[in-house]
Amino acid sequence: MTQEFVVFGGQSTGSVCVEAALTIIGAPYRVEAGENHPINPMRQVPALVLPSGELMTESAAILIWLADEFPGVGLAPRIGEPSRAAYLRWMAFVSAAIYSLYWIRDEPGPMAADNAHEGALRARIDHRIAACWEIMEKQISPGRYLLGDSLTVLDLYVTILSRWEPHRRRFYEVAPRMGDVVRHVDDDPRLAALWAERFLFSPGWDG
Ligand SMILES: N[C@@H](CCC(=O)N[C@@H](CS)C(=O)NCC(=O)O)C(=O)O
Repeated sequence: MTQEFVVFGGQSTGSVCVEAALTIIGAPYRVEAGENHPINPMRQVPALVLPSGELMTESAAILIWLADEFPGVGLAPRIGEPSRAAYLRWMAFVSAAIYSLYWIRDEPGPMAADNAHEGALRARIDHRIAACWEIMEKQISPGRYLLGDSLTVLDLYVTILSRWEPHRRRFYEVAPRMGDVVRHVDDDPRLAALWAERFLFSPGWDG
């Protein structure tokens, strides 16, 4: 039995959501290069090996599990709290409606009719992602954070996914109130070292 969590991940990937949650929780973890690693039969990151040795995959499930496992840190509304339903709704939405499109966007080849179709497919996916962010923006009432005044794993999830294509400029256009929240999470001093090491910000990264 290992005493630490092992995150199978990669720079600027969805594993950084898990790394951010573990950083705020203060749980010991190490990162292994995970892309194409057979530990996840889907060959995707993130994958998380728990201290018990059990494997977890699926970013939303991992984040929900971590928040529930360390309730004192307050990274999720607890069962019975008024915002619990919205929290679960949007965690599932971000995973199912948005994150699930990136394996195609990143490597459109298998789903595109031919090489010439790849650019159009990417553009359609970007349109769909922006539309999903807009739907979420219209349905939530953020405070300092997406669900009110406490940081939750939903904020970490949206902050990182909104850095990906179609990038932040588009995100800010379709989701201005969520834009204020993610900028606030970008600036969280507890995460500054993680962002510097694990998320590649090049000039103009936000679009
Ligand atoms: N449903 C998965 C999606 C994970 C995913 O798409 N990860 C990307 C990296 S951000 C990946 O590993 N892509 C490689 C591939 O799908 O082959 C989750 O939520 O964890």
